[in-house]
Amino acid sequence: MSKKFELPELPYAFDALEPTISGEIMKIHHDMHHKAYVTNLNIATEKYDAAEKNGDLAAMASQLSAINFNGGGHINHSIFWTNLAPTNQGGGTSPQGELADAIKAEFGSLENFITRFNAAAGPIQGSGWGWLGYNKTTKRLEIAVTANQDPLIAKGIIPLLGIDVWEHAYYLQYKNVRPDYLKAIWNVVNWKNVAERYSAAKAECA
Ligand code: MN3
Repeated sequence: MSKKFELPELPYAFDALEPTISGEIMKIHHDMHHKAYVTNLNIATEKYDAAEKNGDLAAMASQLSAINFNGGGHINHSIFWTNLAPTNQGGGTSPQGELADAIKAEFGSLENFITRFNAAAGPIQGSGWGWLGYNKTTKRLEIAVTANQDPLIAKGIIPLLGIDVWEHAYYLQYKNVRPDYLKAIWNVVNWKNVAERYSAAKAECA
């Protein structure tokens, strides 16, 4: 039996990212959306385990889509919460150290990076995520997008910073204006967390 997956606690209060992201959005996003991914992931993995025990390949295969969707949702949101921080806990500052150097080398400047990131994530059709990742093959930073809840690692890119552009992430506050949400989100990006992920990714691929 595989272990049960659990909803991680937010590392700050629901309203701690205001005014950039409202407490109402954060509470619904975490307590309802992320929780549902975890619940449905556990249901799907249980069914998968039971099917595997019976050697029922067709039943195993029928769970893979649910595991990818809900498992991806669990992975992505677990990263997202830690990628953000209230301004009094370092949110919205600039990247430091080797991450700052790498962003400058790859994109010219932080401003250029943000412009290019928002230009990639803004037009995603339907639901998905914008990412800054570390490409395991090229060993360079890369901007990427994924659809639905697909995990970035499936593309061979280690996620460093993920921005949820599903409407549930911003609609109650920004309505249909995703570009405004993408413009504001940088006020609460936790660059310290992104830098830690960058160092770990480099070490993993060294
Ligand atoms: Mn979401």
